[in-house]
Amino acid sequence: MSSQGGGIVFEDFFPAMFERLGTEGFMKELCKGFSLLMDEEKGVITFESLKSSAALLGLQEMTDEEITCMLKEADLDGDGTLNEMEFCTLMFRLSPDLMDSSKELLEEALADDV
Ligand SMILES: [Ca+2]
Repeated sequence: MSSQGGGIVFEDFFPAMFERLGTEGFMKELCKGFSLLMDEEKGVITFESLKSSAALLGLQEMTDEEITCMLKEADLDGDGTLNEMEFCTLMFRLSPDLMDSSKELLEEALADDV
């Protein structure tokens, strides 16, 4: 198993999902995914909330290491948890094709943050 760096299952999972749903549907799924995965008390995704909810998204095969790696990679402000924007940004970063076709949407989303 090559679990050091890379090797995250999302790379295969999300482009397929994106094709099926289209841009708008995909964005909706992302938001839905975020609320499924987040810790309800904290309003952000933590290691624990991700681990306990991953199966809901069909990601039950993720190992602790992959989860940790994903969190670290996605945690842009370094607080150890993922807010909605960090989560969406991660999803787009994991899918370069998707990034291309949805660049405008992403820029719009990021612009809200500034
Ligand atoms: Ca964060």
